Amino acid sequence: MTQRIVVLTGAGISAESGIRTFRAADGLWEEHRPEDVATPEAFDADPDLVHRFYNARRAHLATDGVEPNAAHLALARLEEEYDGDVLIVTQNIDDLHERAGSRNVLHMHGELLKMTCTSCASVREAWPELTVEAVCPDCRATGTLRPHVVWFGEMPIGLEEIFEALEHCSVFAAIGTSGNVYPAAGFVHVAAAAGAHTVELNLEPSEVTAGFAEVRLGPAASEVPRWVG
Ligand code: BJW
Repeated sequence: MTQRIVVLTGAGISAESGIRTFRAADGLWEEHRPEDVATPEAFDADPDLVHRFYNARRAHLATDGVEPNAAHLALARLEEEYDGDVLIVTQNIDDLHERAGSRNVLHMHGELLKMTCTSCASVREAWPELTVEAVCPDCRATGTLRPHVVWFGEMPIGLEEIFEALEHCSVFAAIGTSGNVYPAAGFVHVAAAAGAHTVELNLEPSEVTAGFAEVRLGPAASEVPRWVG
């Protein structure tokens, strides 16, 4: 079934749950340049560093304080109300949409709680600590497990389904994303060309704010429940 409402979420929706965004002054990239941790080349050059970066984020996600906030919960209510007509496309690798009760979630940049094998391509629930010495439980290769995430230069997940939904949606909302990273930053133009109403909900105008018909500025945990109603 084609979804009528497409919601794109980014790091800003999880900020009030205690997960740092990427590009804020205290963001993740302040400590780690993207090219050091979020490219296949970085993983080839220093897999230990990349594993430590993602192991730490996995551990943080499991800490008590990190819970879905009012914005995640409001989107789960939206899905309940418009049964089958809402697709959440998230760039986030956390599981807060699922924990809030959303069912139709597409993780276009992968999932922190999964690992994949570069040798046999199996995808499984990740162990808390991935290391270069780890052995793939499926093909028994050593040193081939990596976080199931999409790095720069890699193909995002589910693009065919996403573009199909964008081309047929009547509402497109982007929440908590800076509009720096493509192809997600271009989704608003696809939805607008399809005749959808487009709305941006963000703390500050994004790089692509001019493409939206409506812009609502403020913290997601307040703005998203207000928008969902
Ligand atoms: C709040 C808030 C609150 C804060 N409430 N709001 C030139 C050179 C090289 C490459 C390229 C190039 N031009 C384009 C490319 C391609 C490249 C790209 O976009 N590069 C740019 C840097 C230019 N893209 C890719 O390589 C992608 N693949 C690709 O293009 O494949 C080929 C293709 C061809 C044709 C069609 C389709 C595809 C892959 C991109 C992978 C991105 N991966 C990462 C890491 C994932 C794993 C991980 O989490 O570690 O994904 S990078 C990082 O950025 C992460 C995020 O999902 C992504 C987006 O960040 P996001 O979510 O927007 O976060 P922030 O921090 O930037 O913004 C937060 C926002 O929230 C801010 O606006 C705040 O104001 C706001 N906010 N608090 C509401 N409380």
